[in-house]
Amino acid sequence: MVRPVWSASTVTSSADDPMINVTKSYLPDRRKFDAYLDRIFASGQLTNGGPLVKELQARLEDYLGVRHVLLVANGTMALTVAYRLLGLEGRVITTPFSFVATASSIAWQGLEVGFADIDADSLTMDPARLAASDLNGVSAVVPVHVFGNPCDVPSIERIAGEHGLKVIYDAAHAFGVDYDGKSLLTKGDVSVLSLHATKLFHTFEGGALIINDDELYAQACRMINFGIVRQESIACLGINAKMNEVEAAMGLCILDDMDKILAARAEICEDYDRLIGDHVSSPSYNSKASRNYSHYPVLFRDEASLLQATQMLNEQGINPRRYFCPSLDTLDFLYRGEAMAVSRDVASRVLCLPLYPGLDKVSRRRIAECVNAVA
Ligand code: T4K
Repeated sequence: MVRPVWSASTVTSSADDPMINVTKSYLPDRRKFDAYLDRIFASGQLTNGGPLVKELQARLEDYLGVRHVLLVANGTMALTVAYRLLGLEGRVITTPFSFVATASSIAWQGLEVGFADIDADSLTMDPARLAASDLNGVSAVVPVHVFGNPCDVPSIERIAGEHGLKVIYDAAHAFGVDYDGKSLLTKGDVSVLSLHATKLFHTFEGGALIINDDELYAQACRMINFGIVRQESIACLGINAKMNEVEAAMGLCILDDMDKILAARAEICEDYDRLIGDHVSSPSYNSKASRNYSHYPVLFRDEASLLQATQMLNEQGINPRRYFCPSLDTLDFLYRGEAMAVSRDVASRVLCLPLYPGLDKVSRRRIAECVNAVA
């Protein structure tokens, strides 16, 4: 039976119908979560910078080793707020190989989307292509640490410095990644996390801005709360981008389990590395960085092989995902410029295999067998 790639029903599974999707939201100990709900019910404070949001922010600053974490409603909102905060105008260059929100958030702000193609090995923005782009009228660059793999930060920062560009890293996949012995999230003017239910650390829906500069952070705090400083004092144009207390409670529970989550993900990836043949390839991961095992992408020789493997997987109730297809430069409501050849090629051949704590060894073997069947 060929199952749909996605429908609401693919989230759930039962003993009779064990569906294996690309990921499965991590759920912490229910009693621990209930204890936080009890606190929320007792205090009556549900949102607007409540104690659990503040507690999670402080704990994340400590855990991630960064100066300021500002929690918001989702990763897309975090990107949008970052663009406003940094006063972007004109054109903003990003990567065509990402989730649509990276580029659509730029267009949503009334900015023009530009692309610099990716490096075929790392799958992150190729600094040489960025340097070769027309940078007239460009105010910022938004590279993505795709699949938790840091992009070439030193080269990007050098080019940005030479041309006076702001740098916003879309670090949606890079929770907990260290680079050169420090948090990767300290890089750029702002780095942005997604804390969506599908992420290795999540808060149901959620996102965060990671900001080094104190003044910029103070401005961002106002901006996500309608520009309000305190009662009867509204300082600037703002929006409602706040995270609520229930979301923060989920984050506080999951943060306690991070060692366990990361170890489980690493073990599954190592198993895949052993089981899957070298007829498919993986991105080359930055040697200066730690791995967070956010995804397990494999690159087939061509799209036909990918489709064949996908069909075999689907027939067994296994739903990998084509993250990220299509290449964003093909979306004509976002962009009508030069074709991004490397990204288009990669997007046609890349498949993310199921990866989540609890994915058992038998399933991993079945998945590897389908991938290997197209060797
Ligand atoms: N930048 C980048 C680079 C990103 O990857 C993303 C988001 C963003 C920015 C924007 O951040 P957010 O605004 O989303 O915070 C998912 C996520 O919705 C999205 O957050 C994520 N990237 C993107 C890569 O993937 P879908 O449409 O693929 O998700 P969906 O609903 O098909 O779920 C995939 C699988 O996850 C399901 O088959 C089952 C499992 N699942 C899903 C949900 C929603 C669960 O187990 N529980 C759940 O509640 O977009």
